[in-house]
Amino acid sequence: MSPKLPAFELKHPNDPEIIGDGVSLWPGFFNLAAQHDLLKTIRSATATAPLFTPKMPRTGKEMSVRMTNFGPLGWVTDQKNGYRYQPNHPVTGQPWPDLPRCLLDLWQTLSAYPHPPQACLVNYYADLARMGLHQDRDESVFDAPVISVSLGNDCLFRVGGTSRGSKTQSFRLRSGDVMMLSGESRLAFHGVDKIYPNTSDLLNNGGRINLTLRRVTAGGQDQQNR
Ligand code: MD3
Ligand code: FE
Repeated sequence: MSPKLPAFELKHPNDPEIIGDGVSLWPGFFNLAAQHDLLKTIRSATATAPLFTPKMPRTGKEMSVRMTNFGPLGWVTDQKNGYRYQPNHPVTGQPWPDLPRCLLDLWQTLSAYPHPPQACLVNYYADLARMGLHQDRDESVFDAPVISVSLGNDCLFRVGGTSRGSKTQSFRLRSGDVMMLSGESRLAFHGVDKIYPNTSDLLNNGGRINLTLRRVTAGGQDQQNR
């Protein structure tokens, strides 16, 4: 076995691009080798926690994004019970796979939050998938940031303010980019307007993967959700 290399190279930890109030972007945070390592980890976890198709509350309409989760809690949605976090996969009933160590390290490096993330939502976008403008507010605490990692094809990401009508700005997220939403921006409306096909070779069948690391409950309450 070769010695384990660090999963990412932190080039400018203190020098992200500041997109807006509380929105920080580290372009190319994960180099290509680290992206492949992360992908391998994701693939092995999805072997036991397969992607599922989330359905909207009430209407039951299928989302175009497919999902799975890692960590003690995962975000799910279906027609009957709506948006929520739960400790088990909605199809297999099994606990979610462990949060990969390199993502725990990422959180510790960037978040300045005294407790580890509880959920890593894995979104898979086929090239035609998108995600409408929404807020992430199914968590019971909002004092922790959300950290996102993009893999695969580029997307056009949009972020606005805390009301639906506020002005939005759009920018590309590329494979290996890390974004962090903290403070005010934690409750900002955001969405993915489109995927740009053939902009990355990372994924064999195209599309894009986004990982989001989240804190769901207040610190020190990790045990109650196991
Ligand atoms: C801005 N995912 O899973 S990640 C989601 O690219 C989600 O898959 C998008 O929105 C994706 O809920 C965006 C970046 C992100 C995550 C949480 C945010 C941006 C955010 C919370 C507040 C503001
Ligand atoms: Fe979101």
